[in-house]
Amino acid sequence: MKPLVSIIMGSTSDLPVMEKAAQFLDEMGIPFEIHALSAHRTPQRTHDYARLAEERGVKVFIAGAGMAAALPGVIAATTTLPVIGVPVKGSALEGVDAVLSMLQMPPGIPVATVAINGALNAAVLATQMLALGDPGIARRLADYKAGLTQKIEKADAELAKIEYSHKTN
Ligand code: RP5
Repeated sequence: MKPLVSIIMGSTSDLPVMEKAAQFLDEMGIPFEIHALSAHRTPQRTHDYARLAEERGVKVFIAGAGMAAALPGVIAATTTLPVIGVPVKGSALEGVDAVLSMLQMPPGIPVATVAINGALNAAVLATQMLALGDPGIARRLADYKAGLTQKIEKADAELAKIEYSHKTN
């Protein structure tokens, strides 16, 4: 089975955040690979990995890192595949350092940056990209989104049952 998504992280200390992306891709039946690579601590390996991933069938990268988070930017500089960045909260700056590192990319080298610790949304966005060319993935994604709608409708129905003396409906 060829991987469609590559999930990478700067350290396995990022795994508690990044595993939410892996779990969502599992749920959607999307094959992925997952590795720890560091832009600063394994620069050559990171560069080589990004160049070879496309040959293995990868279509989208999800790259998570904390602190001076260069990993998604380095991947984006090395490949023309889309890169989604997940800023990981962990330093004294609470992840703001990682957000700014990912957002402030130079013209021509974008990183689609999600919220701090937003690995789930990174996987949803990657799935939306893949759904453009795969009706099976598009169907599973539509089911997932319908589930979100039902969840809120059910929550609203439960809320309606709560009595307050000044509630008007
Ligand atoms: C970053 O430094 C990693 O992505 C991680 O968020 C942070 C700390 O790494 P470790 O010291 O836990 O390996 O490069």
